[in-house]
This record gives sequence, structure tokens and C-alpha cells, in this order.
Amino acid sequence: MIIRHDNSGGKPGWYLDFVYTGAYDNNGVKKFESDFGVYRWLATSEPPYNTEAEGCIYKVEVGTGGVKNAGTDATVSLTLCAGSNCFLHVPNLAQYGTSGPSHDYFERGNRDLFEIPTNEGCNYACRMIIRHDNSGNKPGWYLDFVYTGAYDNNGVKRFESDFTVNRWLATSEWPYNTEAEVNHCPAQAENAHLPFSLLEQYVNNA
Ligand SMILES: [Ca+2]
Repeated sequence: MIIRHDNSGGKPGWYLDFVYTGAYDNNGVKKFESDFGVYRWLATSEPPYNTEAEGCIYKVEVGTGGVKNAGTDATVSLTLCAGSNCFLHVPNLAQYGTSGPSHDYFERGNRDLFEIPTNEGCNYACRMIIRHDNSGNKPGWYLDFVYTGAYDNNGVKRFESDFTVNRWLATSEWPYNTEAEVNHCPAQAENAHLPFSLLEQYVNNA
């Protein structure tokens, strides 16, 4: 999604909340929808001092392992970063599932797909943090991988990053925690390596 105005008229600055879109076939059935939150000025007089906003859709595939009790119903959160710059934080990934919010995600052997629209240009993710809140029955989760792609407004894939995990995120199995981080960033991008609690504060305040 790209939206802009021509800065004409008196006081042309525009504070845009959102753009919601739906694509309907000839039978009136909604085939796709994408919601873009903007929540900023499109104005030459207010930050970030431009009259155009564009978005990026991050498509995420999450592979759950095939071992016994690999699935989870806990709430799964995902953060994507380039070094210390974390540009995407999704507190509840299931809300963005392509099978709808009520689908049972992260079950044994699943390949679940998620699409997260943003109002900023695409970023390259070389670092990924995923965790769950250990809620629900048998919350331990065996996670195989997280594959990510960043698509621009024309549907063109700008970046992709594959993160292999292949371990338990569980309090009952080694390494006995419910968070995994995979970092492919070059060493010079890691000089501000924050603990996750600080990182989350940073992302929430951004
Ligand atoms: Ca589940």
C-alpha cells in the first residue's frame, strides 16, 4: 500500500489513522483483506516531514516439529531485528494467521502461515526472537523453523530470511526455556546486544 497526497490547498497536512482494504469477487465474497495502520502525519510541517506512506507485509512460515507433544496452544510472540534495531514485534502471532484467528496453530507437524502488514518500508531481518508464554495444556513446543519474507506494496519480495531452530521451547525439556533467538547478523551489527526485557521496552516505546 502506498498512499500520498499532493500537498495542495490550505493546511494540507493530513494525520492518517489507517487504510483498510478488501478484495471481493463477483459473488461478493471477500477473497483477501489487508489492514494498514499508519497513525502519523503526512505533512511537510510535522515529522517525518513527507506526504507519502508506504507499507510492507511480512510473511512468516512457522514449522512445528513432528515429535510427540510438539504442538502448543500457548501465545507465541515474534520479534524481527537487524542487529539491535528491532523493527517488528508481534505479541500474538496467531492473530495474523492466514487461516483466521480461531484456527488451531502451532500443532504437531504444522506449517503455519502468518501475514503482518506494517506502515513502513521493508527491512531485512538477520535476527529473530520467538517465544511463548507457557500457557495452556502441555505448552512445551518443539519448533523446527521460522521462515520470513518481506513484500513491498507491489507484492515483490524484497528480503527473505530463514531461521532454523530445531529445539524445544519448554520448561520441561532441554534447554529449559521458552524463548529462542537466532542471529545471522554480521558481527559489527551486534554491538548493542540488549537483554530481551530491555529490547521489549524499546520496541514497545518505539
Ligand atoms: Ca495450537
